Amino acid sequence: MTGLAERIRGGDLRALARGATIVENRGPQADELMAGLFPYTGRALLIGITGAPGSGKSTLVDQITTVYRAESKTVGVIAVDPTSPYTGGAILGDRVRMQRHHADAGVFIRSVATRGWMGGLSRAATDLALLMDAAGRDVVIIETVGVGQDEVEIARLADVTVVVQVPGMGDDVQAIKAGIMEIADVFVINKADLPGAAKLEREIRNNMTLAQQPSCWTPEVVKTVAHEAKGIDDLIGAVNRFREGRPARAQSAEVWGRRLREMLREKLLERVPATDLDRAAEDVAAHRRDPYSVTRDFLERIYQETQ
Ligand SMILES: Nc1nc2c(ncn2[C@@H]2O[C@H](COP(=O)(O)OP(=O)(O)O)[C@@H](O)[C@H]2O)c(=O)[nH]1
Ligand SMILES: [Mg+2]
Repeated sequence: MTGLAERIRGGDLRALARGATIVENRGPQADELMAGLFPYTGRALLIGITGAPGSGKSTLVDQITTVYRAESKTVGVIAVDPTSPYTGGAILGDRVRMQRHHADAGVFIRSVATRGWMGGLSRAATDLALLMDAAGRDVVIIETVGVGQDEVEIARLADVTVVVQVPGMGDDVQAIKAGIMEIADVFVINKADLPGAAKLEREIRNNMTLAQQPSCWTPEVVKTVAHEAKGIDDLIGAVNRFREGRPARAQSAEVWGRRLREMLREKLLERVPATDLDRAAEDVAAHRRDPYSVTRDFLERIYQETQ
């Protein structure tokens, strides 16, 4: 194992920050680092928090962090920042909100911009989570916006997936629109201080009976007022009840099956220069070539280069 990996394992914060940058930049160095650290992963509790922009996810993460810190648990936070037109300045907002934890070495926060990841977003987020896990963080919280397949997938990779809803955003349960109803292990109705919380709870419960819960678990519905720190213990209680007697999903063969497929896809695509791919796409569009032999040729080329 490299010196950097040793320092990360030892809990050195600057080493962890460097490791995070290496992971974000990807490449062979990142693979080598993560391969060395992988044997030391699998300890952390991985919590995914997803919901609409502005639903109070960051405020919840901040409050949850405070509770875990009071129990002397170390925390890692990964904020997946959407570059979608739904929000702006999320990184700045998260910084401001997490300010009170900034001086605390027991809290390590990293924002990941979705920009430039091109589908590798869940890979980046889960690698960061593994990195924090190897660094000895007891709890790793991933905040993602529940919009878009990538973001939903990230939340699905966690040991516990928390879906945040807020009252008064129309008649439809927002989770159904975003297609995240099925992935919730715990529902949070945040901003329960606003009108409509009881109505939203009824809607969620009604829809729950319709949606097939693959895990044979009826998700608990917890009401919170995040900025007033209300309901946070209930939320952590629901997380713990879900986790009780359940194997860690983040380390399951099912999740690794999805991750390995994505890693392989990414590695294969890395071997094909984008310009070649674009040129081939033009050829296919103009019917000069067929896509089947194009694919076969690319694979053959990768195979020959690997020899
Ligand atoms: N009324 C009310 N406002 C809240 C509550 N929780 C968070 N907020 C506010 O909602 C806004 C968005 O919160 P934020 O945590 O950034 O949401 P995110 O985009 O989901 O991360 C902020 O102005 C918070 O202060 C709550 O329970 N009730
Ligand atoms: Mg946020």
